[in-house]
Amino acid sequence: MTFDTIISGGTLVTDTKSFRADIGITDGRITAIAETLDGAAQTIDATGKLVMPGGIDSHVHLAQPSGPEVVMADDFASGTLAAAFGGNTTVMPFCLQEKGKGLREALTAYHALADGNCHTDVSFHVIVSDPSAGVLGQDIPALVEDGYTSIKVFMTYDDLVLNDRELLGVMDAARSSGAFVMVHAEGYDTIRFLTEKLERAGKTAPYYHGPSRPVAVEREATHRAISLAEIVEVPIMIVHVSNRAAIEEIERARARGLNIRAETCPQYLVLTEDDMQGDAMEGAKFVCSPPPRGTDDQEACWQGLIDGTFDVFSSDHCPFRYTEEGKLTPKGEKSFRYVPNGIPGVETRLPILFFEGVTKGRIDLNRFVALSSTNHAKTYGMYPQKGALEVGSDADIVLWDADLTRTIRQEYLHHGCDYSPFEGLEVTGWPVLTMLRGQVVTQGDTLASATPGGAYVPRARSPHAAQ
Ligand code: DUC
Ligand code: ZN
Ligand code: ZN
Repeated sequence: MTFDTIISGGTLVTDTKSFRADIGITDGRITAIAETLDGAAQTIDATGKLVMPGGIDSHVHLAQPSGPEVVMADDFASGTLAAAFGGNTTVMPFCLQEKGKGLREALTAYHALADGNCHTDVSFHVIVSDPSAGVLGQDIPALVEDGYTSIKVFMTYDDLVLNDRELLGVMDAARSSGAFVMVHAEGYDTIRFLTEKLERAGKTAPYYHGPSRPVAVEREATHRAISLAEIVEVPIMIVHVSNRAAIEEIERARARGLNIRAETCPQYLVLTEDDMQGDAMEGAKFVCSPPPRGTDDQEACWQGLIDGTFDVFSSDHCPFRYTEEGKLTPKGEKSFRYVPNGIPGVETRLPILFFEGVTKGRIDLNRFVALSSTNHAKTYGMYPQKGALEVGSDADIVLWDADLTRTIRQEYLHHGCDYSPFEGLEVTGWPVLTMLRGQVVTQGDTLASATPGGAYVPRARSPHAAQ
């Protein structure tokens, strides 16, 4: 036999072209692409289907410590299972540094949770919460050498916020070591001020999460992050951008020649601040940060996806159950400020982008592949091993039925969460087979291999990082 597997009869779609071809796979890699191939132990008929690089979700949270009373709803097994059913073959979760500890300790603990338990490949970003001299001077350069080439920093949250001096320190260490910095851009002091004011006025329901972090909070922090990056002369990625004003900051920076990258997420396309209304605590199901905005901001996010302002479209999957160990944490009844921030979405990211983007005619198939897979691989140093249909690339492939209509329902999702914020959304276009390095992981609603076959992916430096 020439190949282990042939995928035959499908339409291949990459970030730049669409064409009819068969794919031959040997030892987990793509070894041939031609109009017709034969000679394989197994042939997968993809007639009538789109054949695309497996989705890469470069922004997910799995098994992340979330405070003493709150538990994240997904561990690596359930989160990557949901990812695979959603058409993804690689996810990038965040490894959180505990204050007072080093980055190596955090990575050792996180690997212990992930290794052997994943249904997709994984690669970690490291959250720097305590930028000590050792972290900046030793840990970050050493980790970049070992393939951990991206860092996330926060401009808000009691346990995570870095002040401007600290942000500059991390950015400078990234500049000299070649790490790529992702920034959560919301201002700590402005959120605290508004939160306290809302609480004094008795405005404590989940709905007030939105007013506690309005657009100006995100816009100001985006501008400040860009200014700090400009001072240090280092490219950065602004993650989970939610609104027009922040997008304009990014566009202005780029027009000045700065290398500022950007990400948005499904919640900023199909949810709004009104979703946080709801009876009693129902609004908590939509509490995430930055919060969903209004329809004009949705339009601006679409424009950014269309015109290239956004490099990547990620889920920001950050799941908490609608129970007392999650969204209904008893303190959350007292104030929105205690409601855990984040919503699930790793399984629904691609169907939402496909339906709202491709089916509705906002973006073409090639842009879909760029936003859902290829640009993630390029941005974070995995291309062309990942995110490509090329001879030599990993055979990470999703077969897509562009005509299959499904309604998003919690009952058939595979995540560990007990609800979906996208419940009831009818979409056309759904992944029907996910293959990881040549092995079928999911087919329709069936898990093809119960043994988690995911591996850790060490990465090269981002092409955007200071070289
Ligand atoms: N930031 C994230 O990236 N995810 C969830 C919550 C948050 O603040
Ligand atoms: Zn964030
Ligand atoms: Zn996140």
